[in-house]
Amino acid sequence: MESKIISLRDKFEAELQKIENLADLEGIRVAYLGKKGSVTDLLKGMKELSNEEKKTFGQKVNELKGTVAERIAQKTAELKEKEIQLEINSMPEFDVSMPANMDRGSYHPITLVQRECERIFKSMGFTVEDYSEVVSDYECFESLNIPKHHPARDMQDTYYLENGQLLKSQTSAAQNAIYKKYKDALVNDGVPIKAIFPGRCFRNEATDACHENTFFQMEGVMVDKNISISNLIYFMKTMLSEVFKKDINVRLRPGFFPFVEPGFELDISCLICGGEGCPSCKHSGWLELCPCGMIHPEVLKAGGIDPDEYTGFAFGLGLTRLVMMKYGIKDIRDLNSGSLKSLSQFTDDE
Ligand code: FA5
Repeated sequence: MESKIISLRDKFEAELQKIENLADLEGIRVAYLGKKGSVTDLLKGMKELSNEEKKTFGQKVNELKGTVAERIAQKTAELKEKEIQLEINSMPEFDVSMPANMDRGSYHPITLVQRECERIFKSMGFTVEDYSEVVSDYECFESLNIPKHHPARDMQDTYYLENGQLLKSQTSAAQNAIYKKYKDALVNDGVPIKAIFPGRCFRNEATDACHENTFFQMEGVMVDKNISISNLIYFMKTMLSEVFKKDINVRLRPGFFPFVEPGFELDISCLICGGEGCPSCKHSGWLELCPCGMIHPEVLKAGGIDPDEYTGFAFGLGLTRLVMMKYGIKDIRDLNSGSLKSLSQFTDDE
């Protein structure tokens, strides 16, 4: 009987050596350890044995059963490991440090130019201020020397909320708050107010190639003792030559805004038509870009600053028009169109 056990163990070992996959291994497990398997069969022949022999033989069959189960477990682990290695080796090689292969978004051209202007003004000591798009009548008009029923309001019809607030028609709406924010440092510590505040503006007006109902401006103010028009011209010139990276033809002409005195219109020669006249510049060859002037004494007073001691300049750059000129965009409405095909041309390295 013992020889039967030995020959069955050798047969199992020989068969096990040839197994190369988990499915075949399961087959061999059933063939030896299953209900009708060879090891189970051995026990059936025990009927003819004496009690003493049954005990020894039973023990040996159980040992064989344990050995077979253990060898199958070892082989299972071995084959699983082999399968994992095979899968790894069949994977295409890839470099985890490579950039992902996907389409990247790009910044809107207005964002790019706004950041460029912010960089330029920051380098000249200006702070960049953020301001709400929903403002009060006082912020947008009254604090700027534009009382109710003043004709200057006609030029800036905008969208009103039921609570009397409005969508700001000009970034000048932040002036009063900026003066109040920095006046103590100006008066007590002699720190000049130098701030720019870019923002979205809204006007209820018909659109054309150079007018939108939603557009961006960038306001700038500087207040200190002895600030004059020369300071204003210096900062405007520096900003334009940095943005365009070349000399630009500009002209300064008188302009009226109730919150500056004197006031100017700073126009640039149209870069779309080279000054010959086109729809983008209303066929004049010039584009109104940056009205500016010396801050009106009443406006300084409303901001808590004594106009007998301090003077300042303010400008309201038409950021969206600057973008048109910088990139040669003929129709301002393309910038709000949401057309990714047009807008994604203006990428940068950020
Ligand atoms: C103002 O809004 C004044 N707050 C500017 C100012 C600030 C003057 C400080 C003096 C001192 P104006 O309405 O002209 O001014 O607009 C300023 C600039 O915004 C224009 O030159 C133009 O470039 C741009 N702009 C005005 N309206 C529109 C519009 N509908 N679409 C696109 N750009 C516009």
